[in-house]
Amino acid sequence: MAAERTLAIIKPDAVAANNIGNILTIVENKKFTIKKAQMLRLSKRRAEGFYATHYGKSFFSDLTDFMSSGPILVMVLEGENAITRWRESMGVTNPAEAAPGTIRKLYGTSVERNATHGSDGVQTAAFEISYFFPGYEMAE
Ligand code: 3AN
Repeated sequence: MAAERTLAIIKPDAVAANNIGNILTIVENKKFTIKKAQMLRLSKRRAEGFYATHYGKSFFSDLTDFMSSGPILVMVLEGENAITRWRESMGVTNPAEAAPGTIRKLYGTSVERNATHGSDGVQTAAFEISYFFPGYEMAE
């Protein structure tokens, strides 16, 4: 199977809690290749654009406030079946329901403050990668 790429974010809660290193250890142990990485802080407007599919939902305003509240680490991860494997590595949205050993179980504290983001499909990955790394291709 060809290598696939996905967009991963270490969210403000995990950055503030000094969990970047712990999460990158999981990234490396699970054999993802970090193709791109950038520390940045989202503006509220840029966070709204990133989460545009959630516009109108009850948590949209809180979510975009939180995502623009501090620095984040944005990465393109590559590997076999990277989209699904990264989502499995993160665990489900609510850390309380996430499986033992997953990133959200280990480092998330609430549905909103859940440590990491991962694209949920090929189309989403293409949009999200281009949102942060314009011109970067989905594959080589
Ligand atoms: P996931 O990140 O697991 O794909 P989505 O796409 O359903 O989850 O939601 C995007 C983000 O919105 C989540 N990572 C979480 O931070 C936030 N979120 C989702 N549902 C809720 C909710 N009910 N209350 C607060 N925040 C939420």
